[in-house]
Amino acid sequence: MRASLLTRALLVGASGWFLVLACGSRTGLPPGRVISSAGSDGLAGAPPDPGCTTAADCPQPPPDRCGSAACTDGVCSLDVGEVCDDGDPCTVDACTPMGCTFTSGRVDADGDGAFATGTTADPKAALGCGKDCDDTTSEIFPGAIELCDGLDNDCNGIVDDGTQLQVTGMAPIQVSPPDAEHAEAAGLAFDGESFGASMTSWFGRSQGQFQQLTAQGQLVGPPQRVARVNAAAYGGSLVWSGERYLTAYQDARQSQNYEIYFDLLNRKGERLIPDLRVTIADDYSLRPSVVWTGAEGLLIWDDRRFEDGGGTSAIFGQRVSIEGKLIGANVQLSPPGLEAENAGVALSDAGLGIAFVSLDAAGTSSVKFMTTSRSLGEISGPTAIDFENADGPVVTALKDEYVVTFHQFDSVTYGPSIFGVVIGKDGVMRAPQSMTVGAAHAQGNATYSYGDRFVMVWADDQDGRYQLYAQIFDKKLAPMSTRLRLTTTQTDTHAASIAPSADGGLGVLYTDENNGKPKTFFTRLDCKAAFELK
Ligand SMILES: [Ca+2]
Ligand SMILES: [Ca+2]
Ligand SMILES: [Ca+2]
Ligand SMILES: [Ca+2]
Repeated sequence: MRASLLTRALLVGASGWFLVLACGSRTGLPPGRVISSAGSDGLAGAPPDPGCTTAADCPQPPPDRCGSAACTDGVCSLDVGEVCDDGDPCTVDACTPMGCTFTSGRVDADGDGAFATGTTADPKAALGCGKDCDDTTSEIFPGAIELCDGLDNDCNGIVDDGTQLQVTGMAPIQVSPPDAEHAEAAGLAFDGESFGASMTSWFGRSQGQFQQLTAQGQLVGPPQRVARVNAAAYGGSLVWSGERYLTAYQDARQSQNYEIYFDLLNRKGERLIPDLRVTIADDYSLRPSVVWTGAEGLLIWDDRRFEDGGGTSAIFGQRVSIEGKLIGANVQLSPPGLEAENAGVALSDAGLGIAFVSLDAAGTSSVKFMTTSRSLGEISGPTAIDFENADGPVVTALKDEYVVTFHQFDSVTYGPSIFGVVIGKDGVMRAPQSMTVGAAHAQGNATYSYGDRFVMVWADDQDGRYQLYAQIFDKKLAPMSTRLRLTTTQTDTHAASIAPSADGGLGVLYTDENNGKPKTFFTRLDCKAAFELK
């Protein structure tokens, strides 16, 4: 009895091993045991084993065919059957013992009554099965009321359409510490719940600081010093990745030679990594901007590394991972030999648009525009904007188009207006045009894109002093709203950074000159939905 059981076990074992070769199926028996019984030369000497014991051991028909496998006398056979496909991408095609079945694959996971565009297999697939452009939230479906929330509630492809920004009447909130000798605004971003503000504050010497603010602008906790170095440091550009802030700035810790550094910060502004040094260059590297692609950070800055050798300043870029590691090396983006500085940058569907100031031998400035891919390769341009003494460029991406907004500066005084130029998706630059009216001098601007339109905040002197104004413009630079006045101060206000909050309002961080003792302030515009305006 013992011997017979052992023999049977060996036979089944050998049979299982044979099936592994014949049918690609697994028996669950340890192969080592079988090999030892059959010898190292495989099948040699093994009895002629059956190919299968049940149909489950056999190759099965593909998922879209309604056939069946069979095991007859140890031999597999397969009837692949008919193809189960009703040609409707929104049904689930299956084979049952009764034949092909086609059941609806439509899904309304968020329960808002609108089906997802895809099916249960991939709700986001663009199959036209339903019209819910976001089946993960019941705030978004065709016919939903458009709310002030930075979302396209009614699925018409336009964020917050029909909404308006309005002045609040709030008193501006001082963000810079009272004990700072002076302070200048550097960057503003929103983390989903609160704002992060970046500024340069002077305490004998400059340091970069971060301050958390509520959506309404109330200070949360103390300011955080970013670079903790025994040297001059500056507040930097700031973006929120969805989980953490990315910031980049210059400081002089390297023997008074300004270099670019990168940091990751939490919501409170506490550093998550040791400062990452981005440049190792002769002479200064300055004014970095940070862009978040959704996957990594891109830094764009002015670099003077060639100036000691008689060369020109240049625009450089660097990719950085969300873990705070450099990806590749510094990349020179502006052409060799071209004087290039003070870059503005924005990310479009197509890639990165970069505008920078170029000075000719006579010191006359012009603005040039170029594009590059997210990997900082495939550089196109630069193309000069045909405008004398153009300066201070800011880039806004409108899906696959760009707008460059800038002021005019002849090294003594500012021009009368903020100007803009559209670069179409064909890459062709349209004629520059004046966007603001009524002032003798206008300077500096900041923009935020809603995809089909953008809001611009700038400073001009139409009320005597430089004050901040906001207005919304369409893709052709035509005004879509009245001009809103943001500041009412006895001294100049300027240098705005802007970011929208979750309620569709617009946070504005700026510098108030405060009679020669500049301070950093916050104010905001509220958003009103169309139904609230009626
Ligand atoms: Ca739905
Ligand atoms: Ca939905
Ligand atoms: Ca919409
Ligand atoms: Ca909305």
